[in-house]
Amino acid sequence: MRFVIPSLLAFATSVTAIGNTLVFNNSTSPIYVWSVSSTVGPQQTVVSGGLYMEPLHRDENSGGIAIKITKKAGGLYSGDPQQIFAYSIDNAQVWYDLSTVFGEPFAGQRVEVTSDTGGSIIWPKGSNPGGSQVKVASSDENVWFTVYGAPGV
Ligand SMILES: *[C@@H]1O[C@H](CO)[C@@H](O)[C@H](O)[C@H]1NC(C)=O
Ligand SMILES: CC(=O)N[C@H]1CO[C@H](CO)[C@@H](O)[C@@H]1O
Repeated sequence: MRFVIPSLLAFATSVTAIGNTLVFNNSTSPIYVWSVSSTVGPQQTVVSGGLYMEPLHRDENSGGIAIKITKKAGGLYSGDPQQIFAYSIDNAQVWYDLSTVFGEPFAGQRVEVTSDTGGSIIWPKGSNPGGSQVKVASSDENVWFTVYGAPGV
């Protein structure tokens, strides 16, 4: 067993290498995050400088995952503006996009979705700048959503 286990682990790692999705709060106020698929995950409070992370995954029923973010606690249930960072794994790739509903919670603040080598989505002032907001990366990469405290380029 001593010799078998490391090789099994190496095999499993090479087959299932998968990135994470991370929500980084680089603003000065807390943000509230829910991971929504066919079910709604618990509210995650991400303080200034804090991080929420989940492995990139698929949902058997909804397929894609929507990370919904508000500035107010409970905002998902009270009709507050939501930032939606959605992603969907397609074999070796992960597609992601950025949108809002009920208004733009981070109007006046830079928001972005980035990965190591995939496309970047940048909203310098927290408003949809127009054009395609759908990008793709290899699904073994980490995909980051970041909100800043101020506008940026
Ligand atoms: C956080 O935001 C500040 C500016 O507000 C910037 O200088 C810094 O690089 C950002 N940190 C990260 C990790 O993006
Ligand atoms: C512009 C802004 O609000 N930046 C803040 C981002 O978060 C860091 C860490 O908490 C703060 O130090 C910055 O002031």
